[in-house]
Amino acid sequence: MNTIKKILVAGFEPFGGEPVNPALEAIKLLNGRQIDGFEIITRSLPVVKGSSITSIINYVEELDPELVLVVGQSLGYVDIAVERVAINIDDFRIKDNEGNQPIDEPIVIGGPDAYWSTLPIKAMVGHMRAGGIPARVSNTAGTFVCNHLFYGLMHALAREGNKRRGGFIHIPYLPEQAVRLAGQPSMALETIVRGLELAIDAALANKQDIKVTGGTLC
Ligand code: PCA
Repeated sequence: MNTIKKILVAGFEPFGGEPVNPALEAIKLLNGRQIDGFEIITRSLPVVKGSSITSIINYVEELDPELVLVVGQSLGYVDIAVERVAINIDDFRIKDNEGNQPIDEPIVIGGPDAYWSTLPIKAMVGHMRAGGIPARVSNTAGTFVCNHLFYGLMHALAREGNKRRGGFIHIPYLPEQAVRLAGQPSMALETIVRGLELAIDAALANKQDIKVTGGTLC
């Protein structure tokens, strides 16, 4: 019997007219890798209200992972952003991949206003930086499908009693995307993949987060 413990790393499909999503490209390179005795299993997510959440819940049931990390792209980001919080609101500035555009609707009616990531976000940022990868804590995952999925994931994990940890990371565009968009930052795929490995490493090594600031002034 194969008893190796699993980490589920999910990434979003392309959206908004982009031919690729760096999240999907990065996670493809992580599939099957072993880190600290855990095996990384990757899955893709639709950029769609509702079905993105159904997909992640199905993957968690299928794989029974110890830890769940979801990755999405973010235009304009210069570094790898470990998300602190998911909020209970959909306010889509653009349509998702099935044409949905909810405005100011709760993700879960009657659900808590927000869920914190249950990953050690400061330790993950610190470990990436120590490994030479630009990273920071982000205090908002936006109000589009990434926040929607992040909230849905944390709600599902909370309903299981938080027996497994979960969180979300936003990554910059790839150079091949930025080259079409004057003035937008990007990060090489191998840098992103290394950053995700270090982030996972730190998440496994730190059951509790470290006490350093990840805050911002407004
Ligand atoms: N980024 C979008 C949705 C999918 C993705 O990769 C977001 O930040 O909401």
